[in-house]
Amino acid sequence: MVTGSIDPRRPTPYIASMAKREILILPDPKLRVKSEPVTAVDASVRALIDDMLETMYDAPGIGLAAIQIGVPRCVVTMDLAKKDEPKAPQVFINPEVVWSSDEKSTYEEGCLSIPEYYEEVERPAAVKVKYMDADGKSHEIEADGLLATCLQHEIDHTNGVLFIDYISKLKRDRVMKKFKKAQKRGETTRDAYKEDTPEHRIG
Ligand code: K1U
Ligand code: ZN
Repeated sequence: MVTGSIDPRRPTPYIASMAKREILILPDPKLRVKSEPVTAVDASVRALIDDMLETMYDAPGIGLAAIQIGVPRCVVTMDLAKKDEPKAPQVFINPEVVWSSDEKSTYEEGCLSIPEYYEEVERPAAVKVKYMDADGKSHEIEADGLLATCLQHEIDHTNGVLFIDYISKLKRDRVMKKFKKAQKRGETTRDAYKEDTPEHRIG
């Protein structure tokens, strides 16, 4: 006999388990796809957020956009807590820059989809971003410092833009050449970049 009823809003534990996903690596063409806005924060979006956080912490990274795991939806996760601080996960759904400062700042950026490559990028020093949280509530924040840099980097991902688009053509061509060569060797996962080999050096 079956008693009680199933609450459709409650995740069934065996379905709701988090999963680490593979992060797409340059030159995967999906990284150039523009993501679709989220219309409702439903169970599929919550499961996506869980997987993104797991993947971001495992990498490790300070941010991740859904398209980096092959999902073209405007969802971003972030955690800017320092090593000795407790975890501080942040979720930005449909994030959009609504104002940016004329003042610029430069930060040496990295990208989980472009392993072991770091370059200085100049961006607006401060931005106002509107977004929805994981409960579907709308917010607007003003950010500067690393938060401003990271938000702009991740919002760029949702529009198919990568930080190498802001560096010189000469440097970008070198990076593209290196990653295309690596792809030909079958190195299509981040694990392939864990070892520093001469093939992975850019120059
Ligand atoms: O979007 C991404 O690819 C994640 C990226 C975010 C980012 C880093 C730096 C400037 C702007 C945006 C990363 O997380 S790269 C890895 C990284 O920065 C890091 C990893 C471990 C500890 C501290 C930083
Ligand atoms: Zn990135």
